[in-house]
Amino acid sequence: GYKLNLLDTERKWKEEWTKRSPFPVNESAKKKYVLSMFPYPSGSLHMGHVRVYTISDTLSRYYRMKGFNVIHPMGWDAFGLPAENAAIEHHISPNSWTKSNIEKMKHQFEYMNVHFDWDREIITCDPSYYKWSQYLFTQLFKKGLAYQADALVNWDPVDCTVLANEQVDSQGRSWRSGAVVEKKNLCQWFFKISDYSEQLLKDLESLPFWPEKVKKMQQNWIGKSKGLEIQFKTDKNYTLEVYTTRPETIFASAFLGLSKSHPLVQSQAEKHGDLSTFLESDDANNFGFKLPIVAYNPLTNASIPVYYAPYVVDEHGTGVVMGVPMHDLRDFNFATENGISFPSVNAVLPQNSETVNNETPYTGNGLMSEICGEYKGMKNKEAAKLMTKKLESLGIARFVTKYKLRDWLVSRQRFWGTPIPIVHCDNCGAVPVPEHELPVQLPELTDIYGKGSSPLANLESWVKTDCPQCKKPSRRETDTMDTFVDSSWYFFRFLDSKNNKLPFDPKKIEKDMPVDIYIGGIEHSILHLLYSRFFSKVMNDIGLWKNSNLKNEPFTRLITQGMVHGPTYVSQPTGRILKPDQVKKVSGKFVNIANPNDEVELCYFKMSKSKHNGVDPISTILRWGSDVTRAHLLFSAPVDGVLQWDSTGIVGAERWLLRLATCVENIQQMEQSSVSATSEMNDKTLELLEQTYDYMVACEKNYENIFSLNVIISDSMKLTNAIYNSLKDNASPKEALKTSAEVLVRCIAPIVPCVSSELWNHLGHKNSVYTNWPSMQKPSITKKRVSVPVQINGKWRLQLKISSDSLKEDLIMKTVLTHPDAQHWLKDKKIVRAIVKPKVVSLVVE
Ligand code: ANZ
Ligand code: ZN
Repeated sequence: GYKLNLLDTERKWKEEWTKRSPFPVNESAKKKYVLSMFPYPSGSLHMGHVRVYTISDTLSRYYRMKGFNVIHPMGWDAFGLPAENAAIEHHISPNSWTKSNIEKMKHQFEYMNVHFDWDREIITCDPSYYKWSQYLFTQLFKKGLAYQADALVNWDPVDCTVLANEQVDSQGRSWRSGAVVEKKNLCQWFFKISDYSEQLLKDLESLPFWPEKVKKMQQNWIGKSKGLEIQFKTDKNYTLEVYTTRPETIFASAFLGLSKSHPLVQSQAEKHGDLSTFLESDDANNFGFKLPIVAYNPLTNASIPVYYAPYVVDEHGTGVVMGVPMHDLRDFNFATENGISFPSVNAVLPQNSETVNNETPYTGNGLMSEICGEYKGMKNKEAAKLMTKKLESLGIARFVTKYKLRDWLVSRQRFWGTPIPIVHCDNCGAVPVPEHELPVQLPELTDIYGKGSSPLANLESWVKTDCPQCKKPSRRETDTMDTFVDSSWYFFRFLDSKNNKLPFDPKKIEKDMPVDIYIGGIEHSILHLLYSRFFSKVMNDIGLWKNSNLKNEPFTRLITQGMVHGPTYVSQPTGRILKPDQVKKVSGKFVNIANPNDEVELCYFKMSKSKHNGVDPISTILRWGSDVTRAHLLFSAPVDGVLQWDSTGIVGAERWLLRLATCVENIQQMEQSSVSATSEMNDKTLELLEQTYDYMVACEKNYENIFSLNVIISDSMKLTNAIYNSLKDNASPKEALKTSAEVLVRCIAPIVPCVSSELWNHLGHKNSVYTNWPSMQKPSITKKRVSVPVQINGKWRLQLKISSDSLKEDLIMKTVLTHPDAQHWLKDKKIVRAIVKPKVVSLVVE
C-alpha cells in the first residue's frame, strides 16, 4: 500500500520555507504577542526547551491561521556564570563561547521546525542590548530607585571573592576553593522594588488568566502583614519595639526575642565575649542567650526577660518578637527549650468545647480570659481593635503594614554581566554615565581572574576614567548586574529590537504590549515574573509605557508548562540507578543484566545526567522527524502536567500520521461520484460530517484553552479513524470524506507543519495550509434519528443511530452488520437468532 515518507516530506517543506514563508501577512490585523521564555545559550536544547518552544510555536501558528498579526520572537539570555566558568577553565573569551553556543542552538531550532521572528532577535550580552539595560539603570538611579547600601554577602576567604548563592554548597562551602563561606558586609547596589510592594500585590487581582498557584507564590513572596509596633520599656535607658499581629495576646507574653543583628544584641556582643562566641556558633538549634536587661509589659507592668532568639529573623518587623508561648508554637518551643517560665493561663480561650492544654499553644480565635483585665469576656478580635486604639492614644504603639519583599540586590562581583554604568568621584559621589557615553563596554578578555572584587576591578585601564560631571580622575563601578535585570525588560525590546535611540519606541509598545500569552517554567514563578512586573511598572514612572487601564502588567496570560521526566531504572535491592543499557525486559519485568536476580523498577524523574535518563531531542527528531516528535510531546500530557517521556510510545504518533496520509491518498484515488444513495449510507456520511464539525469546534476551543493541546491530538486520531473506517466500508462519497480530511489537516497544521502542508497539497490545494482556519457549515440533520441499542448474547454492546424513516427490519439489520463497532462481536461468528424490533435489536451468536 501507500506509505508517506515522513523524513523526505519534512526535508521538502523545510527547504520550501527557506524560500517563502507559509504564513499570511496582515500588518493591519489585530496583534497577538506569543512569547516563550528565552533560553540561556548553554549550547544544546534539552527536552524541556523542546517542550516549551513546541507549545509556543503551535500557538503562534494557530493564531496566524486565525488571522492575527502574530509576534513570536526569540533571543538569548546570554550573560551569566556558565560562560564565565568556561572562560576561566579554558582561557577563552566568554563572548566567543556564548556566540558559538547560540549558533549551535539556532541550528537545533531549525531541526525542531519552530518558526520565530528572527528579525527581532536579542542577545543580552550584545552591547546593542546592554546599552539599554544600562540606560534603564541610570533612569532608575535618577528616580532614586537604584541605590547603594551595605549588605551581607557570601565571602570566600580563600579565593577572596564574593560568591553567588548557587556557588555555595549545602555544607556552606565554596564550590571552587572548598573554604567555608563567610558572611561579609559589603557595599552593594539595590533596586527599590519595595516601593512597589503594594502595587505588585494588588495588581495580581487584575490577572485572571494567571495560574492561581503562581499568584499565591507571588503573594507569599511579597508577604504583606498588618500589625502593631508596641514599645516595651526596660530597666535600662532603652526601649524595645516589638512587631505583632496578635496584640491581644500581650497579657500572656513571657519574653522578648531579639534577632541577631538587633543593635542591642550587637552592642552586648561587643561587651560580652561569651555572647559573641555564642552568635558565631551554629544557628541551627533553638537555644537563645539571655541578655542582662529586663522589659516591662506596657499593660500589666510585669517584668519579662529579654533573649537573643535565633528564630527571630533580622529582616522582618522590628526584629523583636513578643514571645507568647501559650499562643504561638515557635514561642512555645523557644520558651520550653530555654527554661523560660510562662503563665499557664491563656489570654484567648476557645469559645466552644475545644480543650486547652499546656502541651500545644492555642492559635485560634476566642474570648479574652480573666488575665486580660478590662478586656475579659470580649472577642479577641474586638479586644485587639480596642487595645490598638488605646496603645496608640498612649503614644506607645503604631499600626503598621509590613511586607516581606526586600529590595532587589543587583550587584554581582562578576565579569560576564552588564557593567553598572556608574562612575565614583571623590567630589561628586556616584555619578551615572551620561547617555551619549553608553554603553560602558566590557573589555574582550580571555583570562578572567578576580580577587576580592569583580574581575573588572583588576583592569586598571578600564577602571580609570574621568568624572562625567567635574572631569576629575575617577573610578568606574566594577560590579555587573544580576542577569535577572537583562530578562526583566527583554519582552519590551523584542517589539523594537533595533532601536538605537531608545530602549524602544513608546508608541510601538503602546500598540503591541502586553504580551498576550507568556509560556515558561514554573521555576520562574517568583523572581523573574516579579522583577518583570516591577520593570513594567517602572516603565510607567519613567514615561516609557503608559498603560493605565491594564495597570502596566506585562503578561496577560501565563502558562507554566510542566517538567519533562525521563525513564529511570532503579535497581530494587540497592536503590542504585542503572543505565538503560544495563537493564533488559524479561517477561514483562525489568532486570539488571549483570545480576538477573535483581528486579529493576521503571520510574520517572526529572531528566539529568546523574540519573541516566536524559533523552536527546535532536537525535529523536533525526530519527522520527520533527512532526512526529512534536505530536508525541503534545499528546503525552496536558501542557501544565508532568510529561513522562516514553520513547516507545512515539510510534503511536507516527502510526497516526501515516494512517492519515493513507486516508488522504485513498480519498484522492476515489471516483468522483461513488455515492451510494441508500438512506442508511447517508446517515453514516452525516455522522462523519457531524463528527468533523464538532471536532473543528472542539479544536478551536482547545487551542484557545492551551492546556488541552493533548486533547486536540487524541480527537484528531479519532477523526482519522472515523475517516479510515468510512473509506474501508465505502460508506461515504468522496466529497464528504474530502471535506472531513481537509478540516482535519488544517486543524492539525499548528502541530505538524510538514505533514499537514504535504497533505493539504495532496488534497489538491495550491495555497498554504496556513491561509486560514477551516470553516464548515454545521451539517443540518433533516431526518430525525433514533438510537437503537443492540444486545449480543444478552449484553448491551452498541448503539446504532438510524434515521426514523429507515426503521425497517431489513434496513436495521443491514446497519448492524456493516457497523464497524459490531465487527468485533460478530467476526467469525454465526448469528443463530435475531430479534429486530424498531427500538431494540437482540442477537444470539455462536
Ligand atoms: C505575638 C504573637 C502571638 C504573634 C501569637 C503571633 C501569634 P507575619 O508578619 O504575618 O509573618 N514576628 C514578628 N517579627 C518577627 C521576626 N522578625 N522574626 C520572626 N517572627 C516574627 O507574622 C507576624 C508575627 O510573627 C508577629 O506576631 C510575631 O509574633 C512574629 F499568638 O507577636 B506575633
Ligand atoms: Zn565629579
